[in-house]
Amino acid sequence: MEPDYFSLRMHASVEGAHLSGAERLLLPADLEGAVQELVRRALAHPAGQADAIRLNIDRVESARLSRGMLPDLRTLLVADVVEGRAAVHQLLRRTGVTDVAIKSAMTAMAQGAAGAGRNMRGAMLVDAVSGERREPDKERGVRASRMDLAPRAAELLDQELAALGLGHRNVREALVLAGKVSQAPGVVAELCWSDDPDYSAGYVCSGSLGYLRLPHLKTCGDPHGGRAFFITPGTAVEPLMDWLQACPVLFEQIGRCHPAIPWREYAP
Ligand code: WAQ
Ligand code: MG
Repeated sequence: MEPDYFSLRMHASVEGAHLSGAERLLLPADLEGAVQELVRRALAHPAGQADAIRLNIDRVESARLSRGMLPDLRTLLVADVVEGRAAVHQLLRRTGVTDVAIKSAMTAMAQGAAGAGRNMRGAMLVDAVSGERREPDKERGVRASRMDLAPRAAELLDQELAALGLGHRNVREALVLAGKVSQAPGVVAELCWSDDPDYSAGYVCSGSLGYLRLPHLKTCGDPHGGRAFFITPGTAVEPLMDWLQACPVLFEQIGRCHPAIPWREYAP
């Protein structure tokens, strides 16, 4: 019988503002090393050093794990932020998200969606038609957690990503998060770009598009980033938040990892 897993969640902050977070699902033997890695990360973040680091460790029975497959990944090359954000717009429209919803999410993310120029710790829930923000806590947002790669799938994915020159851990972690979010009941699509000032890439992900990376969704040095989960109008928010936070998803299979192509040549 497979042993139980542990959910490990880390959240680091500076003067109460979100700095860095991470979530893993691990076998007991891998827990200690992962804790060390996440503490180190919180202390060496490019945006500053954490003054508070919270770790939560909870056992997850292996029988409760839902086992899934990651989305396919592709990089769409764009020249700059202007082209990147225009591409995002077109891609999200294909998933049924309206112009007004896309604009409201992107404006919030570009300014710091928690208000007062601050980044959220979690994601916005954005009505895919009206653009209205539905998350109850507009400063914190909704965090997806309890998702990870099974050890064998992690090895395979690392090989594939390294071969494409995508060895940065942000790619792997974002792909896993997006894989869980795109399976969530009521989620139409996701938009993300990093809050790390020196990481300009972001992505759009949906069940139909897969995970589409765009190398420039913000300019280097810009500290603002965030996530928007676009949801079908009428989606009950509480059960969705519960599912995103609490339902454990372990990816045992990876999707296809395609080489980069120019955005203009993308024809799904
Ligand atoms: N659940 C919901 N929202 C989250 C979570 C989570 N578990 N973790 C982070 N966020 C939100 C939060 O608002 C952060 O400020 C924002 O997302 C960005 O988080 O293919 O590095 O960890 O090259 O900075 C995407 C591109 C990188 C990867 C994303 O996000 C690629 C990244 P970060
Ligand atoms: Mg970050």
